[in-house]
Amino acid sequence: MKGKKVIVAGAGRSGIRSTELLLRQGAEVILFDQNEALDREALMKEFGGSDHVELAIGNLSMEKIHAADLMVISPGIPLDTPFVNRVRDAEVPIWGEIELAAKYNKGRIAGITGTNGKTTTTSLVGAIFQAYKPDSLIVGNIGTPFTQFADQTYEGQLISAEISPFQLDTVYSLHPEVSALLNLTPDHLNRYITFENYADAKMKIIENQTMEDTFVVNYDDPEVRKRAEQVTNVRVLYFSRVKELEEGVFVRNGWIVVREAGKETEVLPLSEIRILGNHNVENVLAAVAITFRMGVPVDVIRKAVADFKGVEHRIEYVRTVHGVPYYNDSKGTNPDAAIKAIQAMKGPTFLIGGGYDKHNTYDEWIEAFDGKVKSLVLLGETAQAIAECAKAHDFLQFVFVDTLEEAVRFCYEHAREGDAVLLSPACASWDMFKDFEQRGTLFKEYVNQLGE
Ligand code: UMA
Repeated sequence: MKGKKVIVAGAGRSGIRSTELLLRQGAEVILFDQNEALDREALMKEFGGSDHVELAIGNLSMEKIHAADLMVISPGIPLDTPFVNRVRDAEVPIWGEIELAAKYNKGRIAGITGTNGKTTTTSLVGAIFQAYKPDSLIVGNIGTPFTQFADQTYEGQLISAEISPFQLDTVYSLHPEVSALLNLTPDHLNRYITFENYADAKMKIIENQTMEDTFVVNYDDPEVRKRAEQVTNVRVLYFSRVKELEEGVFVRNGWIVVREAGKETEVLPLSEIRILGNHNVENVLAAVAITFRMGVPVDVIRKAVADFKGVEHRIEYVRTVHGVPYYNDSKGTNPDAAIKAIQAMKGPTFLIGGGYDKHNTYDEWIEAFDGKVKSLVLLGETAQAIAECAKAHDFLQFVFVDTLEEAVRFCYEHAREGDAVLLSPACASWDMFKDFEQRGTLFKEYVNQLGE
Protein backbone atom coordinates (compact mmCIF):
# COMPACT_ATOMS: atom_id res chain seq x y z
CA MET A 1 0.00 0.00 0.00
CA LYS A 2 3.02 2.27 0.31
CA GLY A 3 2.35 5.51 -1.55
CA LYS A 4 -0.97 4.27 -2.98
CA LYS A 5 -3.83 6.77 -3.14
CA VAL A 6 -6.91 5.30 -1.49
CA ILE A 7 -10.37 6.78 -1.12
CA VAL A 8 -12.13 5.55 2.01
CA ALA A 9 -15.88 6.04 1.60
CA GLY A 10 -17.84 6.54 4.82
CA ALA A 11 -16.37 8.10 7.95
CA GLY A 12 -18.20 5.85 10.44
CA ARG A 13 -16.59 3.06 12.44
CA SER A 14 -15.47 1.07 9.37
CA GLY A 15 -14.07 4.09 7.56
CA ILE A 16 -12.06 5.35 10.51
CA ARG A 17 -10.50 1.93 11.21
CA SER A 18 -9.82 1.36 7.50
CA THR A 19 -8.10 4.75 7.29
CA GLU A 20 -5.94 3.91 10.30
CA LEU A 21 -4.91 0.57 8.79
CA LEU A 22 -4.11 2.22 5.46
CA LEU A 23 -2.02 4.89 7.18
CA ARG A 24 -0.11 2.16 9.07
CA GLN A 25 0.58 0.58 5.69
CA GLY A 26 1.90 3.81 4.17
CA ALA A 27 -1.04 4.80 1.95
CA GLU A 28 -2.28 8.33 1.16
CA VAL A 29 -5.95 8.44 2.18
CA ILE A 30 -8.88 10.62 1.13
CA LEU A 31 -11.64 10.01 3.65
CA PHE A 32 -14.94 10.83 1.99
CA ASP A 33 -18.36 11.15 3.61
CA GLN A 34 -21.57 12.56 2.14
CA ASN A 35 -22.78 13.92 5.45
CA GLU A 36 -22.02 17.65 5.35
CA ALA A 37 -22.74 17.96 9.07
CA LEU A 38 -19.72 15.89 10.13
CA ASP A 39 -17.30 17.54 12.53
CA ARG A 40 -14.06 17.76 10.50
CA GLU A 41 -11.87 18.71 13.42
CA ALA A 42 -13.04 15.81 15.58
CA LEU A 43 -12.54 13.48 12.66
CA MET A 44 -8.98 14.66 11.96
CA LYS A 45 -8.15 14.17 15.63
CA GLU A 46 -8.78 10.44 15.12
CA PHE A 47 -5.67 10.39 12.92
CA GLY A 48 -3.46 12.53 15.12
CA GLY A 49 -3.33 15.29 12.49
CA SER A 50 -1.54 12.99 9.99
CA ASP A 51 -0.45 14.66 6.73
CA HIS A 52 -1.33 11.50 4.87
CA VAL A 53 -5.07 11.84 5.26
CA GLU A 54 -7.31 14.41 3.63
CA LEU A 55 -11.02 14.86 4.25
CA ALA A 56 -13.60 15.19 1.47
CA ILE A 57 -16.97 15.96 2.97
CA GLY A 58 -20.18 16.25 0.93
CA ASN A 59 -18.71 15.84 -2.53
CA LEU A 60 -16.01 13.72 -4.19
CA SER A 61 -14.49 15.36 -7.28
CA MET A 62 -13.81 13.44 -10.50
CA GLU A 63 -10.21 14.58 -10.22
CA LYS A 64 -9.83 12.74 -6.92
CA ILE A 65 -11.58 9.68 -8.30
CA HIS A 66 -9.26 9.50 -11.33
CA ALA A 67 -6.19 9.93 -9.14
CA ALA A 68 -7.16 7.01 -6.87
CA ASP A 69 -5.69 3.48 -6.96
CA LEU A 70 -8.45 1.99 -4.82
CA MET A 71 -11.65 2.80 -2.94
CA VAL A 72 -12.48 1.08 0.36
CA ILE A 73 -16.21 1.36 1.01
CA SER A 74 -18.17 1.16 4.28
CA PRO A 75 -20.95 -1.43 4.38
CA GLY A 76 -23.73 1.11 4.93
CA ILE A 77 -23.19 2.81 1.55
CA PRO A 78 -25.41 1.26 -1.14
CA LEU A 79 -23.40 0.13 -4.17
CA ASP A 80 -25.72 1.92 -6.59
CA THR A 81 -25.11 5.34 -5.02
CA PRO A 82 -24.17 7.79 -7.85
CA PHE A 83 -20.64 8.46 -6.58
CA VAL A 84 -19.97 4.69 -6.36
CA ASN A 85 -21.09 4.35 -9.99
CA ARG A 86 -18.68 7.11 -10.96
CA VAL A 87 -15.81 5.32 -9.19
CA ARG A 88 -16.74 2.06 -10.91
CA ASP A 89 -16.93 3.80 -14.31
CA ALA A 90 -13.46 5.21 -13.69
CA GLU A 91 -12.31 1.59 -13.21
CA VAL A 92 -11.02 2.20 -9.71
CA PRO A 93 -11.25 -1.11 -7.78
CA ILE A 94 -13.80 -1.09 -4.94
CA TRP A 95 -13.10 -3.15 -1.82
CA GLY A 96 -15.28 -3.46 1.23
CA GLU A 97 -13.80 -2.84 4.65
CA ILE A 98 -13.75 -6.62 5.23
CA GLU A 99 -11.86 -7.16 1.98
CA LEU A 100 -9.16 -4.75 3.15
CA ALA A 101 -8.97 -6.67 6.44
CA ALA A 102 -8.88 -10.05 4.65
CA LYS A 103 -5.89 -8.91 2.58
CA TYR A 104 -3.83 -8.39 5.77
CA ASN A 105 -5.24 -11.07 8.04
CA LYS A 106 -3.05 -13.99 9.10
CA GLY A 107 -5.42 -15.57 11.63
CA ARG A 108 -7.90 -18.47 11.41
CA ILE A 109 -11.33 -17.02 10.69
CA ALA A 110 -14.71 -18.34 11.77
CA GLY A 111 -17.03 -16.26 9.56
CA ILE A 112 -20.63 -16.14 10.72
CA THR A 113 -23.61 -14.91 8.73
CA GLY A 114 -27.37 -15.40 8.62
CA THR A 115 -30.44 -13.21 9.08
CA ASN A 116 -30.68 -13.60 12.85
CA GLY A 117 -28.52 -14.86 15.68
CA LYS A 118 -25.28 -13.66 14.08
CA THR A 119 -24.26 -11.44 16.94
CA THR A 120 -25.10 -13.94 19.69
CA THR A 121 -23.32 -16.75 17.84
CA THR A 122 -20.29 -14.60 17.03
CA SER A 123 -20.05 -13.49 20.67
CA LEU A 124 -20.38 -17.06 21.91
CA VAL A 125 -17.81 -18.41 19.44
CA GLY A 126 -15.53 -15.56 20.51
CA ALA A 127 -16.09 -16.38 24.20
CA ILE A 128 -15.23 -20.04 23.55
CA PHE A 129 -12.13 -19.04 21.56
CA GLN A 130 -11.02 -16.65 24.31
CA ALA A 131 -11.54 -19.31 26.99
CA TYR A 132 -9.13 -21.45 24.95
CA LYS A 133 -6.72 -18.76 23.72
CA PRO A 134 -7.17 -15.40 25.49
CA ASP A 135 -5.84 -13.30 22.59
CA SER A 136 -8.56 -14.49 20.19
CA LEU A 137 -10.54 -11.71 18.47
CA ILE A 138 -14.24 -10.88 17.99
CA VAL A 139 -14.76 -8.58 14.99
CA GLY A 140 -17.02 -7.49 12.12
CA ASN A 141 -20.63 -6.37 11.93
CA ILE A 142 -20.83 -6.98 15.67
CA GLY A 143 -19.39 -3.46 16.07
CA THR A 144 -15.58 -3.79 16.06
CA PRO A 145 -14.34 -3.37 12.48
CA PHE A 146 -12.00 -6.16 11.38
CA THR A 147 -9.58 -3.52 9.99
CA GLN A 148 -8.86 -2.39 13.56
CA PHE A 149 -6.77 -5.55 14.09
CA ALA A 150 -6.31 -7.28 10.73
CA ASP A 151 -2.72 -6.19 10.05
CA GLN A 152 -1.66 -7.11 13.59
CA THR A 153 -2.97 -10.68 13.54
CA TYR A 154 -0.60 -13.65 13.55
CA GLU A 155 -0.70 -17.11 12.09
CA GLY A 156 -3.01 -19.40 14.05
CA GLN A 157 -4.80 -16.61 15.95
CA LEU A 158 -8.48 -17.44 16.36
CA ILE A 159 -10.93 -14.88 15.01
CA SER A 160 -14.70 -14.89 15.37
CA ALA A 161 -16.12 -12.59 12.69
CA GLU A 162 -19.74 -11.53 12.17
CA ILE A 163 -20.18 -10.81 8.48
CA SER A 164 -23.26 -8.98 7.16
CA PRO A 165 -24.52 -9.31 3.58
CA PHE A 166 -23.56 -5.66 3.00
CA GLN A 167 -20.00 -6.63 3.87
CA LEU A 168 -20.12 -9.75 1.71
CA ASP A 169 -21.16 -7.68 -1.33
CA THR A 170 -17.65 -6.27 -1.56
CA VAL A 171 -15.34 -9.13 -0.48
CA TYR A 172 -13.29 -11.13 -2.98
CA SER A 173 -10.58 -12.87 -0.97
CA LEU A 174 -12.13 -13.51 2.44
CA HIS A 175 -11.37 -17.13 3.30
CA PRO A 176 -12.89 -18.44 6.53
CA GLU A 177 -11.59 -21.79 7.78
CA VAL A 178 -15.12 -22.34 9.07
CA SER A 179 -18.10 -20.36 7.79
CA ALA A 180 -21.63 -20.56 9.14
CA LEU A 181 -25.03 -19.72 7.70
CA LEU A 182 -27.47 -19.70 10.60
CA ASN A 183 -30.78 -19.03 8.86
CA LEU A 184 -32.33 -17.11 5.97
CA THR A 185 -35.51 -15.05 6.09
CA PRO A 186 -36.26 -11.87 4.12
CA ASP A 187 -34.37 -8.77 5.31
CA HIS A 188 -32.76 -5.66 3.82
CA LEU A 189 -35.06 -5.92 0.80
CA ASN A 190 -34.86 -2.16 0.23
CA ARG A 191 -31.24 -2.80 -0.81
CA TYR A 192 -31.50 -6.29 -2.36
CA ILE A 193 -35.04 -6.00 -3.87
CA THR A 194 -35.46 -9.82 -4.04
CA PHE A 195 -34.92 -12.54 -1.44
CA GLU A 196 -32.81 -14.44 -3.99
CA ASN A 197 -30.33 -11.52 -4.29
CA TYR A 198 -30.14 -11.30 -0.52
CA ALA A 199 -29.53 -15.07 -0.17
CA ASP A 200 -26.88 -14.92 -2.92
CA ALA A 201 -25.06 -12.20 -0.98
CA LYS A 202 -25.00 -14.41 2.13
CA MET A 203 -23.70 -17.41 0.17
CA LYS A 204 -20.62 -15.39 -0.82
CA ILE A 205 -19.23 -16.39 2.59
CA ILE A 206 -18.14 -19.76 1.11
CA GLU A 207 -16.78 -18.43 -2.19
CA ASN A 208 -13.10 -18.98 -1.40
CA GLN A 209 -13.48 -22.03 0.83
CA THR A 210 -12.09 -25.43 -0.20
CA MET A 211 -12.57 -29.05 0.87
CA GLU A 212 -10.11 -28.39 3.69
CA ASP A 213 -12.66 -25.95 5.14
CA THR A 214 -16.09 -26.27 6.70
CA PHE A 215 -19.48 -24.69 6.07
CA VAL A 216 -21.69 -24.98 9.18
CA VAL A 217 -25.34 -25.04 8.20
CA ASN A 218 -28.70 -25.06 9.96
CA TYR A 219 -30.38 -28.28 8.86
CA ASP A 220 -33.75 -27.09 10.21
CA ASP A 221 -33.95 -24.03 7.94
CA PRO A 222 -35.27 -25.13 4.53
CA GLU A 223 -33.88 -22.09 2.66
CA VAL A 224 -30.42 -22.71 4.10
CA ARG A 225 -30.48 -26.47 3.59
CA LYS A 226 -31.67 -26.13 0.00
CA ARG A 227 -28.62 -24.01 -0.80
CA ALA A 228 -26.17 -26.15 1.20
CA GLU A 229 -27.23 -29.22 -0.79
CA GLN A 230 -25.92 -27.54 -3.96
CA VAL A 231 -22.52 -26.74 -2.46
CA THR A 232 -19.52 -28.67 -3.85
CA ASN A 233 -16.44 -26.62 -2.94
CA VAL A 234 -16.49 -27.06 0.85
CA ARG A 235 -17.37 -29.69 3.48
CA VAL A 236 -20.83 -29.09 4.96
CA LEU A 237 -21.38 -29.69 8.68
CA TYR A 238 -25.05 -29.59 9.65
CA PHE A 239 -26.56 -28.79 13.01
CA SER A 240 -30.15 -29.50 14.03
CA ARG A 241 -32.25 -28.71 17.07
CA VAL A 242 -35.01 -31.15 16.15
CA LYS A 243 -33.46 -34.11 14.28
CA GLU A 244 -30.81 -36.63 15.23
CA LEU A 245 -28.40 -36.37 12.29
CA GLU A 246 -26.27 -39.15 10.83
CA GLU A 247 -23.40 -36.66 10.79
CA GLY A 248 -23.39 -33.32 12.52
CA VAL A 249 -24.32 -31.58 15.75
CA PHE A 250 -27.74 -32.25 17.30
CA VAL A 251 -29.74 -32.66 20.51
CA ARG A 252 -30.43 -36.10 21.99
CA ASN A 253 -32.01 -36.73 25.39
CA GLY A 254 -31.34 -33.13 26.41
CA TRP A 255 -27.64 -33.25 25.43
CA ILE A 256 -25.77 -31.59 22.59
CA VAL A 257 -23.97 -34.32 20.67
CA VAL A 258 -21.41 -34.15 17.84
CA ARG A 259 -21.36 -37.18 15.54
CA GLU A 260 -18.64 -37.42 12.89
CA ALA A 261 -17.28 -40.42 11.02
CA GLY A 262 -19.16 -42.78 13.36
CA LYS A 263 -17.66 -41.20 16.49
CA GLU A 264 -19.93 -39.48 19.02
CA THR A 265 -18.98 -36.78 21.52
CA GLU A 266 -21.40 -35.48 24.17
CA VAL A 267 -20.65 -31.77 24.63
CA LEU A 268 -23.07 -30.39 27.21
CA PRO A 269 -26.65 -30.72 28.51
CA LEU A 270 -29.18 -28.08 27.37
CA SER A 271 -29.89 -27.41 31.05
CA GLU A 272 -26.51 -25.62 31.31
CA ILE A 273 -27.42 -23.02 28.65
CA ARG A 274 -28.37 -19.67 30.21
CA ILE A 275 -29.67 -17.81 27.14
CA LEU A 276 -33.46 -18.07 26.58
CA GLY A 277 -35.49 -19.53 23.70
CA ASN A 278 -35.21 -22.19 21.00
CA HIS A 279 -33.45 -19.77 18.68
CA ASN A 280 -30.64 -19.56 21.22
CA VAL A 281 -30.35 -23.36 21.32
CA GLU A 282 -29.71 -23.09 17.56
CA ASN A 283 -27.08 -20.42 18.16
CA VAL A 284 -25.36 -22.67 20.71
CA LEU A 285 -25.45 -25.64 18.31
CA ALA A 286 -23.83 -23.49 15.62
CA ALA A 287 -21.16 -22.25 18.03
CA VAL A 288 -20.44 -25.82 19.17
CA ALA A 289 -20.13 -26.98 15.54
CA ILE A 290 -17.80 -24.10 14.64
CA THR A 291 -15.49 -24.34 17.65
CA PHE A 292 -15.41 -28.16 17.67
CA ARG A 293 -14.35 -28.13 14.03
CA MET A 294 -11.70 -25.52 14.78
CA GLY A 295 -10.18 -27.81 17.37
CA VAL A 296 -11.26 -26.29 20.68
CA PRO A 297 -11.34 -29.03 23.37
CA VAL A 298 -14.82 -30.14 24.43
CA ASP A 299 -14.34 -29.31 28.12
CA VAL A 300 -13.43 -25.72 27.17
CA ILE A 301 -16.50 -25.44 24.91
CA ARG A 302 -18.77 -26.79 27.67
CA LYS A 303 -17.55 -24.37 30.32
CA ALA A 304 -17.60 -21.32 28.03
CA VAL A 305 -21.17 -22.07 26.83
CA ALA A 306 -22.35 -22.54 30.42
CA ASP A 307 -20.73 -19.22 31.42
CA PHE A 308 -22.25 -17.24 28.52
CA LYS A 309 -24.96 -14.80 29.64
CA GLY A 310 -25.99 -13.39 26.25
CA VAL A 311 -25.62 -10.14 24.41
CA GLU A 312 -26.69 -6.54 24.99
CA HIS A 313 -29.84 -5.43 23.09
CA ARG A 314 -31.09 -9.04 22.65
CA ILE A 315 -34.09 -9.69 24.90
CA GLU A 316 -31.90 -8.02 27.51
CA TYR A 317 -33.51 -7.67 30.94
CA VAL A 318 -33.29 -4.05 32.06
CA ARG A 319 -35.18 -3.55 35.29
CA THR A 320 -38.50 -4.27 37.07
CA VAL A 321 -40.69 -1.28 38.00
CA HIS A 322 -43.98 -1.81 39.92
CA GLY A 323 -43.80 -5.54 39.20
CA VAL A 324 -43.33 -4.95 35.45
CA PRO A 325 -40.08 -6.23 33.90
CA TYR A 326 -38.66 -4.18 31.00
CA TYR A 327 -36.72 -5.90 28.19
CA ASN A 328 -34.51 -4.30 25.56
CA ASP A 329 -34.54 -6.13 22.23
CA SER A 330 -33.45 -3.18 20.10
CA LYS A 331 -31.57 -5.66 17.88
CA GLY A 332 -34.98 -6.99 16.83
CA THR A 333 -34.46 -5.05 13.58
CA ASN A 334 -36.63 -7.26 11.37
CA PRO A 335 -39.93 -9.13 11.88
CA ASP A 336 -38.24 -12.51 12.20
CA ALA A 337 -35.96 -11.39 15.03
CA ALA A 338 -38.89 -9.65 16.72
CA ILE A 339 -40.97 -12.85 16.51
CA LYS A 340 -38.27 -14.64 18.53
CA ALA A 341 -38.51 -11.99 21.23
CA ILE A 342 -42.30 -12.03 21.54
CA GLN A 343 -42.20 -15.84 21.65
CA ALA A 344 -39.79 -15.64 24.58
CA MET A 345 -42.27 -13.49 26.60
CA LYS A 346 -44.30 -15.53 29.07
CA GLY A 347 -47.31 -13.25 29.80
CA PRO A 348 -49.16 -10.07 28.73
CA THR A 349 -46.76 -7.67 27.03
CA PHE A 350 -46.62 -3.98 26.11
CA LEU A 351 -44.70 -4.12 22.85
CA ILE A 352 -42.87 -1.08 21.46
CA GLY A 353 -42.38 -1.38 17.70
CA GLY A 354 -41.78 0.49 14.45
CA GLY A 355 -38.81 2.31 12.93
CA TYR A 356 -36.92 2.66 9.66
CA ASP A 357 -38.67 1.25 6.59
CA LYS A 358 -36.79 -1.72 5.07
CA HIS A 359 -39.90 -2.68 3.05
CA ASN A 360 -40.59 -5.72 5.18
CA THR A 361 -44.08 -7.12 5.76
CA TYR A 362 -45.43 -7.43 9.28
CA ASP A 363 -48.15 -10.09 8.95
CA GLU A 364 -46.17 -12.94 10.49
CA TRP A 365 -44.99 -10.76 13.35
CA ILE A 366 -48.55 -9.71 14.22
CA GLU A 367 -49.77 -13.31 13.93
CA ALA A 368 -47.01 -14.31 16.38
CA PHE A 369 -48.49 -11.99 19.05
CA ASP A 370 -50.57 -15.02 20.01
CA GLY A 371 -52.86 -13.11 22.39
CA LYS A 372 -49.87 -11.95 24.46
CA VAL A 373 -49.62 -8.35 23.24
CA LYS A 374 -51.80 -6.16 25.43
CA SER A 375 -50.79 -2.98 23.68
CA LEU A 376 -48.66 -2.25 20.62
CA VAL A 377 -46.94 1.12 20.98
CA LEU A 378 -45.88 2.37 17.55
CA LEU A 379 -43.32 4.95 16.51
CA GLY A 380 -41.13 5.81 13.54
CA GLU A 381 -41.45 5.68 9.77
CA THR A 382 -43.30 2.36 9.70
CA ALA A 383 -45.86 3.10 12.45
CA GLN A 384 -48.73 3.67 10.01
CA ALA A 385 -47.94 0.64 7.85
CA ILE A 386 -47.77 -1.60 10.91
CA ALA A 387 -51.10 -0.22 12.19
CA GLU A 388 -52.74 -0.95 8.81
CA CYS A 389 -51.36 -4.49 8.90
CA ALA A 390 -52.54 -4.94 12.50
CA LYS A 391 -56.07 -3.84 11.51
CA ALA A 392 -56.07 -6.36 8.67
CA HIS A 393 -55.38 -9.02 11.33
CA ASP A 394 -58.14 -7.64 13.62
CA PHE A 395 -55.56 -6.48 16.14
CA LEU A 396 -56.72 -3.05 17.28
CA GLN A 397 -54.87 -2.44 20.56
CA PHE A 398 -52.27 -0.10 19.10
CA VAL A 399 -51.33 3.50 19.92
CA PHE A 400 -49.03 5.99 18.21
CA VAL A 401 -46.29 7.93 19.96
CA ASP A 402 -43.72 10.41 18.62
CA THR A 403 -40.65 9.48 20.63
CA LEU A 404 -39.12 6.50 22.36
CA GLU A 405 -39.28 8.34 25.65
CA GLU A 406 -43.02 8.84 25.17
CA ALA A 407 -43.36 5.11 24.40
CA VAL A 408 -41.65 4.18 27.67
CA ARG A 409 -43.83 6.62 29.58
CA PHE A 410 -47.01 5.23 28.03
CA CYS A 411 -46.02 1.70 29.07
CA TYR A 412 -45.10 2.88 32.57
CA GLU A 413 -48.50 4.52 33.00
CA HIS A 414 -50.58 1.65 31.63
CA ALA A 415 -48.78 -1.62 32.44
CA ARG A 416 -49.92 -3.46 35.57
CA GLU A 417 -48.09 -5.95 37.79
CA GLY A 418 -47.70 -9.22 35.85
CA ASP A 419 -47.32 -7.44 32.50
CA ALA A 420 -43.98 -7.03 30.74
CA VAL A 421 -42.65 -4.22 28.53
CA LEU A 422 -40.62 -5.20 25.48
CA LEU A 423 -38.84 -2.91 23.02
CA SER A 424 -38.56 -5.15 19.94
CA PRO A 425 -39.25 -2.90 16.96
CA ALA A 426 -39.17 -5.37 14.02
CA CYS A 427 -37.53 -2.49 12.15
CA ALA A 428 -34.10 -0.91 11.84
CA SER A 429 -33.43 2.25 13.80
CA TRP A 430 -32.00 4.58 11.18
CA ASP A 431 -35.10 6.83 10.87
CA MET A 432 -34.70 8.22 14.41
CA PHE A 433 -31.38 6.94 15.79
CA LYS A 434 -27.77 6.44 14.77
CA ASP A 435 -28.10 2.69 15.11
CA PHE A 436 -29.88 -0.01 17.13
CA GLU A 437 -27.30 0.33 19.89
CA GLN A 438 -28.16 3.98 20.44
CA ARG A 439 -31.88 3.09 20.39
CA GLY A 440 -31.37 0.32 22.98
CA THR A 441 -29.11 2.42 25.18
CA LEU A 442 -31.62 5.30 25.22
CA PHE A 443 -34.43 2.87 26.02
CA LYS A 444 -32.48 1.61 29.02
CA GLU A 445 -31.78 5.18 30.12
CA TYR A 446 -35.51 6.08 29.98
CA VAL A 447 -36.41 2.89 31.86
CA ASN A 448 -33.78 3.54 34.50
CA GLN A 449 -35.21 7.06 35.03
CA LEU A 450 -38.72 5.75 35.84
CA GLY A 451 -39.82 6.38 39.44
CA GLU A 452 -40.56 3.51 41.81
N1 UMA B 1 -22.59 7.37 4.32
C1 UMA B 1 -22.39 8.06 3.16
N2 UMA B 1 -23.22 7.79 2.10
C2 UMA B 1 -24.20 6.85 2.17
C3 UMA B 1 -24.39 6.14 3.38
C4 UMA B 1 -23.55 6.44 4.46
O1 UMA B 1 -21.49 8.92 3.05
O2 UMA B 1 -24.91 6.63 1.16
C5 UMA B 1 -21.71 7.66 5.48
C6 UMA B 1 -22.49 8.17 6.68
O3 UMA B 1 -22.64 9.57 6.66
C7 UMA B 1 -21.63 7.69 7.86
C8 UMA B 1 -20.90 6.51 7.30
O4 UMA B 1 -21.10 6.46 5.90
O5 UMA B 1 -20.72 8.65 8.31
C9 UMA B 1 -21.51 5.27 7.96
O6 UMA B 1 -20.96 4.13 7.47
P1 UMA B 1 -21.71 2.75 7.77
O7 UMA B 1 -23.20 2.93 7.66
O8 UMA B 1 -21.11 1.68 6.95
O9 UMA B 1 -21.47 2.55 9.34
P2 UMA B 1 -20.24 2.09 10.22
O10 UMA B 1 -20.22 2.98 11.41
O11 UMA B 1 -18.99 1.95 9.44
O12 UMA B 1 -20.80 0.68 10.69
C10 UMA B 1 -20.66 -0.49 9.87
C11 UMA B 1 -21.93 -1.34 9.98
N3 UMA B 1 -23.09 -0.54 9.54
C12 UMA B 1 -23.88 -0.95 8.52
O13 UMA B 1 -23.69 -1.98 7.92
C13 UMA B 1 -25.03 -0.07 8.18
C14 UMA B 1 -22.12 -1.76 11.44
O14 UMA B 1 -23.22 -2.67 11.49
C15 UMA B 1 -20.87 -2.50 11.91
O15 UMA B 1 -21.02 -2.81 13.28
C16 UMA B 1 -19.63 -1.64 11.71
O16 UMA B 1 -19.55 -1.24 10.31
C17 UMA B 1 -18.35 -2.39 12.05
O17 UMA B 1 -18.11 -3.44 11.17
C18 UMA B 1 -24.43 -2.13 12.07
C19 UMA B 1 -25.66 -2.63 11.30
O18 UMA B 1 -26.73 -2.11 11.53
C20 UMA B 1 -24.53 -2.58 13.51
N4 UMA B 1 -25.52 -3.63 10.41
C21 UMA B 1 -26.65 -4.18 9.66
C22 UMA B 1 -27.37 -5.27 10.44
O19 UMA B 1 -26.80 -5.83 11.37
O20 UMA B 1 -28.53 -5.57 10.05
C23 UMA B 1 -26.10 -4.77 8.35
